[in-house]
Amino acid sequence: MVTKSANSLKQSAYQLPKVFKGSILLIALWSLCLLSTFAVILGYGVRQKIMLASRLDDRAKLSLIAEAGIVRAIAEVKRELPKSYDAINDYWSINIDTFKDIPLGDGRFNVYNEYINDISGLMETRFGLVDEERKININTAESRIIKNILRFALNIDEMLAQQLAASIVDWRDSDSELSIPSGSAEDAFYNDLQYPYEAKDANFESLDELLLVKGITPGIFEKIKDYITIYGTGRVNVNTASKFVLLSVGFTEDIVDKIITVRSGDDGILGNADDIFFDSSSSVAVKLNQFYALNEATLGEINAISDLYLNSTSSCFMARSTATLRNKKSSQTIISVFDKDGKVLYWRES
Ligand SMILES: [Ca+2]
Ligand SMILES: [Ca+2]
Repeated sequence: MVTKSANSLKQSAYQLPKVFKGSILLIALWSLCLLSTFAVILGYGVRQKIMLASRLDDRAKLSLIAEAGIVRAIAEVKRELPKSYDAINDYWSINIDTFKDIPLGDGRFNVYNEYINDISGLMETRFGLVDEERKININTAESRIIKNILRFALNIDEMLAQQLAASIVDWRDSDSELSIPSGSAEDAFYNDLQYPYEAKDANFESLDELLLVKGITPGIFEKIKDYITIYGTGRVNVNTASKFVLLSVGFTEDIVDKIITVRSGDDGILGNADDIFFDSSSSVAVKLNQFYALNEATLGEINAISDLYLNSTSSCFMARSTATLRNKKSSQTIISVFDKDGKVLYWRES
């Protein structure tokens, strides 16, 4: 009797109502579901963090490798011994061994620039630096010369080029008077914009500042940026200047072609050992005369332009260093401008 009542108690303890049993099962399933979701979310979060850490690590490596390219570029400029000319066949200008595909740690850097070969007329890549004196200095050049470079670089008519040049000059000059009656811009124009500002009335401190000037769209900026600068002495280096720049300072097309032909030496190729250089602004007429026996009037014109606008050396250089990592798609580029002593004047990472 005692045994029977104990069994029945045991039985009643295990035989819970069906509804109650179902609830426990549901709770268990929900818990499992919640835990699984939590695990998935946690796993995703951790994976994201690991990827971010890896990307940051890659970014840091790329930055250091690209920076090494700039350091190398500065060293290359500083190792040039003082001389009376800087030319396209200098080590800083064309130097595949130093600037092309240089391995470093997990990656490599390239220091290069793209330019139009003035002899072939084709766009080419050169592993080396660009000197700023091969361009027109928009802080010092007169409006006429800025108009010329815009006209050549943008292939636009005289009137539009003049308006853009006048706006550039008005942006930098200290007064608030329009330099030409229409098409130029001072405070009144910029104050009327949706987000108003004033004309700077001082020198450009960065080339990108041009995008604030009336008429200079990003598309125009992209086309002119390799022909203009805000660095350097303001004089154009006759040994490195492009055809458009030499035309802009006032030489005729015939004289510009002669300068470029003489520069390229016997083989007609710019940037190798047989290149001929001008070692002063006054030597331009003298050397051209040796090759072409020019008349007095032409020699006089060459001397007049050379005296005002030319030089045979460069004081500032631009390097673009791009870093890549082994087996990775990401890259990083640093653009820097520095002087002959290695003092950095501009730095941009992208
Ligand atoms: Ca002004
Ligand atoms: Ca040559």
